[in-house]
Amino acid sequence: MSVQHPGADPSVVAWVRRVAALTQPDAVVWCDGSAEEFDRLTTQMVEAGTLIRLNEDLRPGSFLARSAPTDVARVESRTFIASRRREDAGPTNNWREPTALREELAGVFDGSMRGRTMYVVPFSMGPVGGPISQLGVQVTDSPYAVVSMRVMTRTGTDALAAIGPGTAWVPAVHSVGFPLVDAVGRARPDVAWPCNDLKYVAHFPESREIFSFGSGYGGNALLGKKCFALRIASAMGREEGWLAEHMLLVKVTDPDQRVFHLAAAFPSACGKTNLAMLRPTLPGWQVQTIGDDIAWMRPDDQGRLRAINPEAGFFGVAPGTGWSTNPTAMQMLDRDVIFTNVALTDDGDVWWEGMTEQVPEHLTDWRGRDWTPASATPAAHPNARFTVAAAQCPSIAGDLDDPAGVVVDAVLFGGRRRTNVPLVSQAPDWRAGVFLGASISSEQTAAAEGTVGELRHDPFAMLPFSGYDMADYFAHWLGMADRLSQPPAVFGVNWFRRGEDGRYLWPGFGENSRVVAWICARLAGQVGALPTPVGLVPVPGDLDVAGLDVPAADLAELFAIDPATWTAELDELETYFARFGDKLPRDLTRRLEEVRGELRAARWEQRRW
Ligand code: GTP
Ligand code: SPV
Ligand code: MN
Repeated sequence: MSVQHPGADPSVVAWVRRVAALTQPDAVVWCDGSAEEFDRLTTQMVEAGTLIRLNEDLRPGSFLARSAPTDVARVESRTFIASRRREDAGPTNNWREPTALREELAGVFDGSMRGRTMYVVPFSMGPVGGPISQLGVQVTDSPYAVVSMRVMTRTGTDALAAIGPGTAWVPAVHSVGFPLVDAVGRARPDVAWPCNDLKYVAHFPESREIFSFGSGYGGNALLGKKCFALRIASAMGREEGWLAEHMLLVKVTDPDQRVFHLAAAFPSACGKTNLAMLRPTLPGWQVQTIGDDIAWMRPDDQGRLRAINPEAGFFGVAPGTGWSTNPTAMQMLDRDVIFTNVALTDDGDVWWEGMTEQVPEHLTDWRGRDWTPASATPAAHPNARFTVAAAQCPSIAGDLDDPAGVVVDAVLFGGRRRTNVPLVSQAPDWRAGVFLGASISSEQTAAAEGTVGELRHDPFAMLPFSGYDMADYFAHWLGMADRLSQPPAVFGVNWFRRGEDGRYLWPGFGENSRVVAWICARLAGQVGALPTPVGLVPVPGDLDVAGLDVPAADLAELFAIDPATWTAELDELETYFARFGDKLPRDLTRRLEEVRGELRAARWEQRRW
């Protein structure tokens, strides 16, 4: 089989040849990222039953994919970091010895593409050739992964041409692990969503390589995203003095036309896409979208932190996305979308929980079964997603294509917390900000396997995504202070606090603009703040709640800091931090003691609203 490609760097050709020899596909196709290629592959997938073409009048250029019911989210238990030394992966990652893992992978990939086509997808994370951008090549036997990568990254000819002699690029091997011909030449029929019960999402941070086997879904299969842009890139950033973060990126313009850039880290399915596309309810404010999931940030020569969104599309959570919560996303989804695991309407359109107030009388659910409002299970899988080009977002900022990125004025950390954590607080300094990021915990969502609702630590929203020891990661963040003469301010937010009756105390979504406005007022030096043990909070009156239907008692509850439950929270955090042993930076333990001391002193005042 020929794997030659005119214009491809010999390093790429040699690697493609090696992977093909191992995985034994029938054919090798070099992808150019063109619209014709997209049409050819989607047509082929419609014929194979992998995609359903949606009604052209209702949802032009769009498709529905239904995954296997066993392949619906990231598999954290099968995600591996193979660093030479175990301690470099840290206590929160699944470590594997690199040589042993390589052998194991050679076994599972042996013949894994038999009977299939192997696609070669060159891609750039960030604008091709940009100073913060990086190159990669994914090979995959999944046409779904190919078309998704085309939406999510900058794939094709330009990216391939950027790889010359000596250019660094990240090789990423992906197979769904469902060969159509076995070792003795027996054929087996294909299925709509091929995958394998055995899964590997493997990273070699030192040699900067990725191998993914057995899954065709999201972050397991679109290797530019979590595997490269977070796990491998975070390890690169540590070596090279920059940051790869699970953060949205927005440009905020206030009524006086002052511009602020905010980056925000929330765990998976905790509101990044929604905040990235926020439509302010406060008059005169504008929020423009740069990124909704990943930010790469580097100190510039003036000591400021500059960020790009390395992606080119959005892989967003469908359930909960509706006209009342995220109208911008709804507009963005009106055409040219690949939906996965949402429900199908009888007229060939899509639906999911939360899309419209009115629930359709009849649907075909994400598993292809009849569904009515009386059905016991949701019509869309809770981790159902849309894949769409960023350019389609009505609120997209031109900065997305600026290779130099934007200066980050503030970093926000948040999680899904029904108790304790205030609506908004500001860290008094960088060290307290790093502590705030490190102390994030959040109720588990459907974005990964696990028990939904269970509280788990998710420092910096990076627990599943750091390519190295989380304690070294904390130290790297603390060390950024020395590289930044103008570091961003750091805030904590929590849209998810609930009353005793279980209802959300804060309306969220567009109303989050009120919190964004307070943050910007702080950045502009327009308002003061009240010190509490856990950070600076708004002076009542400075948070604009005009016209908001939230009782004063709820506002008070949103900011209530109960010394007893907070002390318990800190005790628990101390136990968590102890997992990192001697590597945990002293600055974090010192800050923890400070907060504990201030809670004990109880010198601060709980405000009246
Ligand atoms: P990933 O793509 O997994 O990283 O998720 P994400 O962080 O981008 O989360 P997303 O914005 O998609 O939101 C996930 C879920 O949280 C959706 O069901 C949203 O409707 C819901 N959500 C987002 N923002 C808010 C909010 O302000 N309040 C409430 N109550 N729910 C919210
Ligand atoms: C997340 O889980 O944070 C996602 C979806 O953004 S995935 O790409 O599957 O990781
Ligand atoms: Mn995410």
